[in-house]
Formats: sequence, structure tokens, C-alpha cells
Amino acid sequence: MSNQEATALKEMPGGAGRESDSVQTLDALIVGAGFSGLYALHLLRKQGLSVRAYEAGDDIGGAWYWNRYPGARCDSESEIYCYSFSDEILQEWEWTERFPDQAEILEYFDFVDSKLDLRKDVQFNTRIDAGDFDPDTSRWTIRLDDGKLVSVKYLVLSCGVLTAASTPDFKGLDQFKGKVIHTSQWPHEGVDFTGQDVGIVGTGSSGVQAVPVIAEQARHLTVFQRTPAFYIPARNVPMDPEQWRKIKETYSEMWEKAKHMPMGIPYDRDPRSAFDLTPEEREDFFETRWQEGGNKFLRTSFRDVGTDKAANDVVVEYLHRKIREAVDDPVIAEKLIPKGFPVGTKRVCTGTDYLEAFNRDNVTLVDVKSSPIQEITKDGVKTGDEEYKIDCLVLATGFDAMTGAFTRIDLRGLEGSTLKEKWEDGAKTYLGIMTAGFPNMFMVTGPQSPSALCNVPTAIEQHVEWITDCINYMQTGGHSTIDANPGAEKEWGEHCTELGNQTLFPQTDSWYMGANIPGKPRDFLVYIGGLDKYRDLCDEVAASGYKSLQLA
Ligand code: NA7
Repeated sequence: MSNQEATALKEMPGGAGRESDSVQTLDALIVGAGFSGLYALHLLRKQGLSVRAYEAGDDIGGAWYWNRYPGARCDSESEIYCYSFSDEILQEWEWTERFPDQAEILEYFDFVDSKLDLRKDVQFNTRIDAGDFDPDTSRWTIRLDDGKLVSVKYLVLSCGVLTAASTPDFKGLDQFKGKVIHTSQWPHEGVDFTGQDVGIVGTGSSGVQAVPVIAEQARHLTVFQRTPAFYIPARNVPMDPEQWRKIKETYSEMWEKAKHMPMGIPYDRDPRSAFDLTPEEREDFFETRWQEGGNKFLRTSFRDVGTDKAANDVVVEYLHRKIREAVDDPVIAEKLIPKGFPVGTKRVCTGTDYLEAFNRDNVTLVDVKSSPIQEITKDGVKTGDEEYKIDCLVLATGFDAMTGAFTRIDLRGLEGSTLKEKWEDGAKTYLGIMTAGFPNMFMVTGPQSPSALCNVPTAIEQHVEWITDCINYMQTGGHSTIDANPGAEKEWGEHCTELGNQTLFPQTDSWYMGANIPGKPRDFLVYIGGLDKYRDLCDEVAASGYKSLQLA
């Protein structure tokens, strides 16, 4: 970039080029150094591009770098919660447990780095504040949070599906005299709850995992629950060398299968309807899966559970019964029973001893649906009925999922308006990867992609490979820009909504629907046609020479 261009950028209204003279030039800039950012870095580097990833944290790991709350653990089986692209990594790495915990996932990232030497091309402790696309130069100017500018041809947003933390706008939050900690911003040194009265708001996946662990340590734990979660015990167990020997014997076949399954996992859904079985047979079917534990319970369930309310009700009835069996006090059990929405339309939570935690003397469950939190006082949480005195408040309140990590960056495309403005009425993308008017900008696991309903690493590998192949095509063909076609984008959005409407998802307020964030447009944010179909569609687009996109 010339000095003249840099000066012009500095003068742009509210755009990227406001504060600095120093402009670094790269072929590609990657935002984030988790699963997707690191893989994109690896592949683009292999193509010989000058590329750098920028990461807000001080190390690699992405969502797993941040989510260090007690009990944080993956809910996908460990043998598929990893990269599949490297045989060497697959063959050499062994997870110690069926479901890896947060610390071991960071060890895995360390191991991957020891093989691929990725850290050296990541700039840590750096947020991307803004980006402007200049149609004259066909380049993005990216502004870092220290004011420095980077000029790049390609922008790869690998900032994650569930990374933009959501803290409810509770009245009085700043007057609380104790610590307030969001589960995704957990202090690295940990938190000692010994002798403390702790409150936790939120009973999604994070809350469900944290509650039993905090309850073990705290003097008292008050759980503020707005919507009870459908819950399946994870039944996490250690894995032994013999299991690994067997897995590794057929690892490549397993991955081949996973990649061509709707959810990116190698397990088959039962092809039958829930009503093909007698009630007794169904009971056995559920019981076997309940004993096995984990979210395979739903993922391998009957074909009609996600689409037919009556079939879904059969599963709901079973899970309700399990709550009543696990919780001693029938009044508390009733409060923990999720009602009024189909199972699977909010993320089903897995964990260890979650329901049993409510049998402890030092745990209180407060229903904040019937009596919402009115304010956070100096001493605790005030609902309509009562004030609960606590020393520390944990917010397991989730994320501005699917879109938040993208719209929080001041990204300005061809028209000069921001991505946030473009998506004000709902996310608009083509394949969940590109959005019209923002050329050469690629999103990994973007809204309207299948990622959030898949085993995320499987989805990430497909997205990253497609994006980096596309970049390679542009480089070798001498193209300067690629952009989504507004017509194709509109059709993709309508297709995603239409597919969503054939399921039970729209019946529920969830982050899949954007409904967990006040004011966010309600729309189904996931492509639910399956990773297998999606992969085929993306491959067809690439094989056609990206005809449905605008190439220049
Ligand atoms: P989730 O699943 O979005 O859960 C957030 C929880 O916080 C959920 O129970 C919410 O209740 C609750 N919440 C949010 N705002 C409030 C307010 N204002 N008052 C009371 N309760 C509130 O986030 P997680 O971090 O647990 O999990 C996110 C994903 O990470 C998960 O799906 C896995 O894929 C991994 P609500 O249900 O909205 O009534």
C-alpha cells in the first residue's frame, strides 16, 4: 500500500484507517486462533501465501482458551473432536477420556502446534477492531486494537460460533460488591469458592457443567434458572490403550463416514419412526442409550424426533421421568422439568451429576421465569419475590451466537455500510461463507452454515478447505475479487428458513433462532440440510468455477 493510500484510509469516516501510519501488507489475515483459524493458517501457509492470524487471547485454543469454567468439557466424543486432516496427528495423539475436558483440549492444541509450528504466525493479545474494503485496490485494510493497520487481499473470519459472550443487562450489576464472572471469561488462575455463597445464572451447557463442580466447593450455591434444560448424563470414562488401538485401526474409515453424515459424526440415526416400536421396545431403546450416555442419545434416536411433535413427545416423556427419578424432592424435580418446547430445539445438555446436585443441602434452585431477576444489589440477586445474598455471581448466560463474533467487528464493505447494518434484519449469507458486498471476506462456521448442529471440527475442516481452495483458485487464475451474488444469497437464506420450517426448531426460543439476545431478529441461523448435502453443494460450486459467485 502506498503512503497516499494510507493517508486516504486515515481520512475514512469511522473506518479502519483512523489511527496509525504503519501499514503491514499480507496476502491473508485470519481472525482467531482456534480450530478454524489454525487450520486456515496451516493451509494458506502451505499455498505459499503471506498470512498471519490475530488472536485476542494470549495463546491458541479459541473457544477453549476462554471457556475455563469449572467442569468445562466437550460434549462430542474425543476421538472425533479433533482434526482429521493429518494422519500423523491422528495416529500419535490419544485423548485420555471419552469426553475431553478443557485443559486436555488445550494440550491437544499444543501437540498440533508441535507438529505444525503454528504459533509463530499468530499475533496474540490483539483484537481486530475494524476492516474497510477498498474497491479501487481490491484490498481490505484491517485496524488492530493498537491502531496498527494491515492491508490484505483476503480476510478469513475464524472467530467462532459461540465466542461473543452475552451478559444480560441486569439493573445494578455494577454495584454488586463481589466478583461477577462470565463462564467464558474465567480467570486463568481459577476461582476458589471455598466458604463462599455463590449464585449462578443460566442452566445451558455451561451452567449444567459448572453447577455440580461449584456445589462441591462452595458453602452454598443458588442456581437461577429461567428455562430448565433437557439433560443426559455424559457418563464420561477414561479411555485405555486397547480402545485406542481399535479406533486407530479404522480411523480413516471412521472419518470418511463422519464427513459424509448430516452431523459430521460417524453414528447412524435409527431409520425407524418412534411409532414403529411398542412402548416396551421404546423403553428398552431409550434405556440402552441413557445408560450409554452423551448426546448420542438424541443423535442416534428415531428419524422423526426432530420433525414430528408426537415422536418428539415420546422422548420428552422419557426424559421427564428421568428427572423425577434422579431428584429427591418432587417440588424441585418439577421445577427442573423442561416444558413447552420440543427436545433438541435448544441444545441438549450433557454433564456429570447435574440433577443429583439438586439433592445436596447446599444447593438452592430459584425459578426466575416465574419471578424474574429484577436487579443485582450490592449484596446479591433480587427477584420479584426475594433477595438472595451471595459473595460471587457466575454468569453462565451464553453468547450472541452465530453472528455476534462477526458483527462486533466494524467491517465495512463495498457500500461503506457495516456488516452489522447489513444484518440488522437478519443474517444474509451465501452458504454461510460469504456475504454480498464484502468481497474476499470469508466466514468459517458462519450463520446459515451447518456448523452449530455438527461435530464442529468436522464442519470446520470442510469450510476451511473450501475457502482455501477458493483462494487458491483466485490466486492461480489471477482474480482480484470474489463476492456473493445478492440473488444467490437471497435464495440461500430462503432455503435455510424453509428447511428450518420443516423441523421443530422454530417452535422454541433458542440461540439457534437468535432468540436469546433481546432485539436480535428471529430467524433460524443454521443450515439444517446436513453437512453431507452441504459438502456436495459447496463442491458443486467450486467445480463450476464458482459460477454462482461474482469473480473478477
Ligand atoms: P446457553 O446455552 O445460551 O445458556 C445460557 C443460559 O443463560 C440459559 O439457561 C438462559 O436461559 C440463561 N439466561 C440468559 N439470559 C438470562 C437472563 N437475563 N436471566 C436469566 N437467565 C438467563 O449458553 P451456554 O454457555 O450454557 O452454552 C452455549 C453453547 O456452548 C452450548 O449450546 C454448547 O453448544 C456449547 P434461557 O434458556 O434463555 O431462558
